[in-house]
Amino acid sequence: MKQSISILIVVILFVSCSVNRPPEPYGPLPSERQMEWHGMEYYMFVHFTVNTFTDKEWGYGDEDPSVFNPSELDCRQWARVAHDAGMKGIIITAKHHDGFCLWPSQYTDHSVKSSAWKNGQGDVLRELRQACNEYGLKMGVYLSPWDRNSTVYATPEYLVYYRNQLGELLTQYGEIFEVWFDGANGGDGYYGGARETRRIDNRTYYDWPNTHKTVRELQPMAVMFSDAGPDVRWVGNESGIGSLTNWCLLNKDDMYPGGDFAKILGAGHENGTHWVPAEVDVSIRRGWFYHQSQDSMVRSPENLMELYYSSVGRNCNLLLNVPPDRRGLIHENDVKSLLTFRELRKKEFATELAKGKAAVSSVSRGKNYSAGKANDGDPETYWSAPDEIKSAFLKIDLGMETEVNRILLQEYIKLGQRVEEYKVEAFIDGEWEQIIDGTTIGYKVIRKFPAVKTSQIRVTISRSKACPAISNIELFRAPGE
Ligand code: FUL
Repeated sequence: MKQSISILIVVILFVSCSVNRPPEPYGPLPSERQMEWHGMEYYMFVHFTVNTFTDKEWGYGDEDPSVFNPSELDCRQWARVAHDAGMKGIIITAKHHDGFCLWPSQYTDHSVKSSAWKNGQGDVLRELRQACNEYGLKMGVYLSPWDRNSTVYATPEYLVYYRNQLGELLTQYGEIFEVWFDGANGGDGYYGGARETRRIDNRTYYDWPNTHKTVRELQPMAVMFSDAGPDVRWVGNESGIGSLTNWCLLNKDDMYPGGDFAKILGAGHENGTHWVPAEVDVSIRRGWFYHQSQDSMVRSPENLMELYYSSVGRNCNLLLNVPPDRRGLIHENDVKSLLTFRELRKKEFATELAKGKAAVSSVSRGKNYSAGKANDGDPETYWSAPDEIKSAFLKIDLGMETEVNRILLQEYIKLGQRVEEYKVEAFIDGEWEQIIDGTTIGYKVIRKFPAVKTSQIRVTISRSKACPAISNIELFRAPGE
């Protein structure tokens, strides 16, 4: 008898210890810098260079630097607009394909120092840094690998030039949160007067691993973006559409910037080798640079809201391009749209209905991982199931009949991206009715559905690579249907 009691105690202790320890991480995990990046969610892209003044999208590289002459350049206005629009940072085209540098690089004269602006004494990067500091924004840089101005482009010497410039940007302008490596390489250009077509092999020419090393050394917290990461990947289109199935995972070592990968970049690789989440880059206007002819074609606040759902709502970050005009200001039409979108967003997510409501689950791994951890408003706590359980549900009791039409779900991604399939049901007239289903969750999904009146919501994780870990469930009643 005594012996069986002690065996029982050992078993109980074992079970309670094992259910109260956190789940093992599964698969590739986000780095600290990537975790910071996920939290950025929505930030501004600024395309600004000689093209703004020549009315082009891709400068040939033979532009006279004197054409760059904004009459009222005010980076503080950009930062104020970004801040008021609810954005968390600004990424600027320090150098686009035409090779003109917005900062006075010591490695070329093809820059602001040869322009009429401020008699060649100006530095857009410095002004932007100060403005970002003032408005509490992070700053990132785009340095085009393709340079249609450089005499040495397509020779090994260009890599030295490119890395020197990167060095300037990463040492002289404070903390950089993201470095943007574009994949475009069109071929023809000015190239110091040669006016010819130069082709390079995207796979080998840029020797990316060594450039990445430089960035890591100079700015350890900066994420690097390109078609193939290493930290953040392109979503595969420029129309603002994230994939409904979106793995933060990628076989990045089989890929390179400028390769033909657009089709797979939206979904990523379900069993990818590395954590490389997707970023949606899209412009508020048709072009990336300012063109007066597009003043009446600025995306409406409602359209921006759609973009928000198809990017942030689909486990992507949203990098929204807002190109300054020839004055060096964000145009009034763009400002209006951005600020109205901000108001719409506030209304859309005005009242969160799930927080602190009674929650139960089909299973849990113990009190530290109980259902209530998914709606306690704390991103560091999460509901989870015992190791072997890969399908389970969680129910939130709203306490009374309540109208809802939006749900926000988040996985505790520090343990990896695990969920493969889920569904959401509402308890209506005594029965469970499915309102949406989906595949991946990841950092965040926000889903819309026609308003239902219900007292209970049930989220079922139907398939998961390992026991699910859900850190957040939020419910809203947005205006409209
Ligand atoms: C593309 C570039 O060619 C466009 O000009 C723009 O900079 C966009 C964000 O990336 O590849």
